[in-house]
Amino acid sequence: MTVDQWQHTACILCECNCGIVVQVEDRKLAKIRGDKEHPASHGYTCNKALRLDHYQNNANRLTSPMRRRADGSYEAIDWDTAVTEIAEKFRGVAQRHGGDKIFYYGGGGQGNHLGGAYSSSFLKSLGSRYRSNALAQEKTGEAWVDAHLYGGHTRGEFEHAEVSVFVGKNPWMSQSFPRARVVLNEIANDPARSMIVIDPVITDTAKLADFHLRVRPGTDAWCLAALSAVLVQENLCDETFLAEHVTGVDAVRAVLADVDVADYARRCGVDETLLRAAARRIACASSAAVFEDLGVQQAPNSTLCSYLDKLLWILTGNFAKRGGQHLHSTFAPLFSKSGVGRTPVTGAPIIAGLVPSNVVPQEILTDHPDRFRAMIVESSNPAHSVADSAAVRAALAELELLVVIDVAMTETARLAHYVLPAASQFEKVEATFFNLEFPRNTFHLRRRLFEPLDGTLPEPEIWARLVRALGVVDDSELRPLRKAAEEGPAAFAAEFFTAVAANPALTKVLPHVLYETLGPTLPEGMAGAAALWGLAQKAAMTYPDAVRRAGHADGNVLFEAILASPSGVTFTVHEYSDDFALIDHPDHKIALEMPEMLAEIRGLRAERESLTSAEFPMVLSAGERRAYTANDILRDPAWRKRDTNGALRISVRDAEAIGLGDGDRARITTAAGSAEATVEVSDAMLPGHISLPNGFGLDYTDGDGGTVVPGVAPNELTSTRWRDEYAGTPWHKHVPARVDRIPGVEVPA
Ligand SMILES: Nc1nc2c(c(=O)[nH]1)N[C@H]1C(S)=C(S)[C@@H](COP(=O)(O)OP(=O)(O)OC[C@H]3O[C@@H](n4cnc5c(=O)[nH]c(N)nc54)[C@H](O)[C@@H]3O)O[C@H]1N2
Ligand SMILES: Nc1nc2c(c(=O)[nH]1)N[C@H]1C(S)=C(S)[C@@H](COP(=O)(O)OP(=O)(O)OC[C@H]3O[C@@H](n4cnc5c(=O)[nH]c(N)nc54)[C@H](O)[C@@H]3O)O[C@H]1N2
Ligand code: SF4
Ligand SMILES: [Mo]
Repeated sequence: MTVDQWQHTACILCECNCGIVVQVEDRKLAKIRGDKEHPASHGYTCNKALRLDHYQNNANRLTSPMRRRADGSYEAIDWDTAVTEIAEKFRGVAQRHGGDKIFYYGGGGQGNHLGGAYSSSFLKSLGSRYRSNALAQEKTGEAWVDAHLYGGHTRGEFEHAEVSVFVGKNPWMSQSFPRARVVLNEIANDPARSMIVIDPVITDTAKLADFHLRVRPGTDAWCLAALSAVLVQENLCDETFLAEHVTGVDAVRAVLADVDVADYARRCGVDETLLRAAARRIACASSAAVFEDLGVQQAPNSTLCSYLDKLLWILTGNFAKRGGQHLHSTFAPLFSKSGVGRTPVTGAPIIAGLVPSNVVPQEILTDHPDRFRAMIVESSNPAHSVADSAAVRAALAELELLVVIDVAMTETARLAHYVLPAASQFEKVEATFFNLEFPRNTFHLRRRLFEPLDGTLPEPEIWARLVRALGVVDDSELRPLRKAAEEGPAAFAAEFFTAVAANPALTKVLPHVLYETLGPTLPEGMAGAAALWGLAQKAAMTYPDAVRRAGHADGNVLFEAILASPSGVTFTVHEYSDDFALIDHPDHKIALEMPEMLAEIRGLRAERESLTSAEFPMVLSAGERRAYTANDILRDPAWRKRDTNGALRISVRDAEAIGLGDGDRARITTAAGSAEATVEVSDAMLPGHISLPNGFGLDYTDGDGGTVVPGVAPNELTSTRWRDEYAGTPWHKHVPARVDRIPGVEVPA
């Protein structure tokens, strides 16, 4: 490879997956730039993409399958041994306890979902049914509300919205929609457009806002209920839209008519005049879009807040129009519409097919006969990312069998019986299913830049080997499909549908079948893309007109376009009216009345006790997104240019009261644990509110064997007990805490 050749790939550090072009030099990402040809990001990146080589090249990459010895240490073993033993042991668990005692966690991070797509073949073959991932500690409350209202996920079209509303969301730092900083600047610089931010912190986004509703932490429900109450009480709803496209409005109106706006404004700490002005601004806009994120999804009343957020754009008719809120196509749904109803031990609700992350320890640490006995973790680090790390560690240690697939020896991997080393996301064909935009939705299949690091394998190959070891598919069943694949896509499609109709058992292991038959005919290094063939067929069947409008005559053409487009493809182009067709109810109307949520709104009238106490007087937001945080993806601390210790941010008033100055060390204590952090006194913080970043407290062993653990692991301080009543999502942003000066450290004069 010549040094100065630019190759296309994507950043893997957040769900935007901005297209980038890179020059590689000796297995290094030597130069990185935004990819102007990428159909969603158009050349945009944030500061983080430039640091990606710290992911690709660092001393903590795994290079061999590892097996735990009796004394807890690990020995390197070869792949054949690992695959044979793991398949055999899972089969043993399934025989002894039933396959449904095998639990699957993860399946993809911010940049890699192809591996997870193949996992189902192995899991279903064993009879495994229960799964979860990080979405079950953030998005399941919203998914539950979405399922009821219209049966799909929505996205705001911020690029064109006259009014953009961000609720517990700081897109300047956390991004999440295409070209976030460019769009935020455009909104801020256009006097005809407005931004409303609901956040207790003066974030970089809030600084650009026209209306900053600076709620007290955890009081969003009152703020949001008051906003929708203003819409109803001041007759600001879009009655034409509601009459034509929404059912159950009267019940909602009746509840909101009773809200005491002045009282609710007082209770959330927002000036009533400002709150009313914000509601009026949404109502008079030609378009408005809303983004809610962790500030409400991981705080008290989170599912209720999700419902109230939706009211803002539904009551004002901001749907199915430019700059509004949209249901969108999906290439592969992140949320399943089916799934078992409740978890086997605690009976927690399973939403979108996902067991709440919070109940995982309780589903294991019990002598209940239906407890999970074995687990596979793929591309996730629950021992660090799920609430109450001590409980998660104890639970994982109880399992008969734990297998982790990761690129690094993570906190979770260190509890595993086997660790399987994955090729990095630049060493295999990869993609994500974060395809959430409307009217133009994109999908990006990234080609590999390097051969897999010695000793590692791409996940599709790992899963194929595991399925082969189970011996569930006979090679004779695959032969006709292999032959058809060699003849070309049309022949393959015909043979495929015949084979599946004749042999329904194949549907259980479809991704595996595609990998084994179509995979070998794909271009060098791209076998892992085989499962996309099935997804492309499905997309073309589900959205025939939108796929055709995007230039793809059918599923095969779409699949070919995906393979041939190194910067990604637009796979659907919708018309605004399609939003109605995408509503999943038979009448294609939004079903606004949710009795549980209306009862919750009524319940807001009662005074609530604060969660803080004399012992824990402050609210800790554990896991803030900052300029140099990226979940647990980057372990090498050298990737950070600033905030290298992950400072504890604290208000000026609290810092004075406790006697803390910038750079001092402080002790943070919660009911779950205690940690030390470096202090940053910040006028962005409200008194009584402190914050710690996410992605810290990961250990890193450098080339010389020295280990460092910068910052605080947030979930040493969180608890699984404080969780949403409906979705079980944790209140990471609202952890009662206390802060003490560490004795012996001088207070600056
Ligand atoms: N830089 C960076 N970007 C990321 C990530 C990353 O690790 N680093 N991770 C990605 C992932 S996985 C996700 S899910 C997203 C999350 O993206 P965000 O949800 O935007 O990120 P957070 O910083 O966790 O929380 C958002 C805001 O909630 C506010 N908040 C705290 N308490 C409350 C409250 O009671 N009410 C309200 N209204 N707000 C409150 C915080 O002040 C913060 O500004 O970011 C993605 N992008
Ligand atoms: N206290 C607190 N906890 C939180 C949050 C918070 O705000 N506060 N945020 C929550 C949220 S929103 C999220 S999304 C979760 C994220 O938490 P997790 O689900 O644990 O996901 P990541 O942190 O993204 O971890 C990704 C893992 O994938 C590995 N990896 C990277 N590339 C590959 C690959 O190609 N193959 C494989 N097999 N592995 C790979 C990395 O080494 C890492 O171990 O954290 C949650 N936890
Ligand atoms: S971290 Fe930045 S560059 Fe990377 S995908 Fe997200 S927004 Fe794009
Ligand atoms: Mo997330």
